[in-house]
Amino acid sequence: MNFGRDGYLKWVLSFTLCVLIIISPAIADSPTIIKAPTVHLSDEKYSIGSIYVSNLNDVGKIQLVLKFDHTTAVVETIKPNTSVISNIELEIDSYYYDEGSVIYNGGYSAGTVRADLNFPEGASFQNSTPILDVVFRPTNKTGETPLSWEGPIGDAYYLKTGAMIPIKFDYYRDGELVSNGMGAPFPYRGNITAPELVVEPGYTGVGQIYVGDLENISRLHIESSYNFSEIRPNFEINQTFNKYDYSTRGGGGHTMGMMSEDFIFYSNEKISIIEPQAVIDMSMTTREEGYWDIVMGSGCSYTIMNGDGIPVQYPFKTLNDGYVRTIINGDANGDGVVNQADTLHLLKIITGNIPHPSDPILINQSDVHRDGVIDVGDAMFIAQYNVGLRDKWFELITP
Ligand SMILES: [Ca+2]
Ligand SMILES: [Ca+2]
Repeated sequence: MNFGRDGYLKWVLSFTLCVLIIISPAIADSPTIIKAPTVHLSDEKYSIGSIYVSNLNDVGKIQLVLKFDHTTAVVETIKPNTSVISNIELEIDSYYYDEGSVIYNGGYSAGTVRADLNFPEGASFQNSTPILDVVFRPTNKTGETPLSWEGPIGDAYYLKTGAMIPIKFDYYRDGELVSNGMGAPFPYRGNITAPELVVEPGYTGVGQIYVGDLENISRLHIESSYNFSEIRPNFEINQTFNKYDYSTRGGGGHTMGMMSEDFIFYSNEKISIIEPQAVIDMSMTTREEGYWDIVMGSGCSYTIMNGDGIPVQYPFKTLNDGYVRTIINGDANGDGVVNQADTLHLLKIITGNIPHPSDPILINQSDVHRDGVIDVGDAMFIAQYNVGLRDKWFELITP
């Protein structure tokens, strides 16, 4: 090649400029990194996975949410790692800890560790500094599952000393949970049961939500959903709970869609409810005929404070949904509709071909002319209803 002197200098200058432009951000500021650990769970004992940060200067607070498969390993506790930075405080607010440090082994935010770390004197972290130790214990499930940052772009922030605005990390590195499945099964327990209410249209039914098989809990979250607004829940708070929060979501107005009610009970003392006990009274009045599920949602959970004073949340083992339904006048066979099959069903009962019902709901639904017994008059009323001579209250329709 044959550059002239000027051409050569121009080439060197432009090359140098290009290199400087490309690398200058790296020189000015190395990328901030938060890194999840790779944890090998090879026996029934606990294993510690440390979370590392790099290239973080003048930090006052780090908030992080680590996500894991809670059926592969449960997290027992979290501890600040003070091997490099001595002044780290784990922020726990046991009363309103949804904003602070909490471990979700299942439950509403299943398989997450939330930690708020404060650095009262400020801190700077260079290459891979451990800040938090997460103590895992294996379950009996074998597998390799990711240890990741919650959310599509990672859920961890830091605040500069004295600052109020959180800043995202430049990079979020995932880790891994590798387990031989040598531990105990996931500790499922707890049951919750919604009421099954049968009422006449226009009348009020009452029932209770029960919980049981719970030991040493400090918090109880009951999430109940239903598809109609006429369920008006009332509370009967157990005396041993100190406080409750209540919120409602969804609906789209009071006439359509699913509504969710969240009841959260807190206690300063450990509470055990082994035998089923009513924790919420429900009552509802219907204006029309219908059937409405009362669904116990995945938000139903209970919380146990671990030895380090950190709340650990678990899901209920058993969720029993309930319902509210009205008596369907004329539905003698109980299949949810009134038609000629009900007339035949009643005639078979009256002639002794099938047994008299013992279910009070079926008796009530069959006795449409309300004389207290199942008789041929009821079969006739239903037959007349089926051909449009009577309305749904079994009154004669006058033309
Ligand atoms: Ca029927
Ligand atoms: Ca009758």
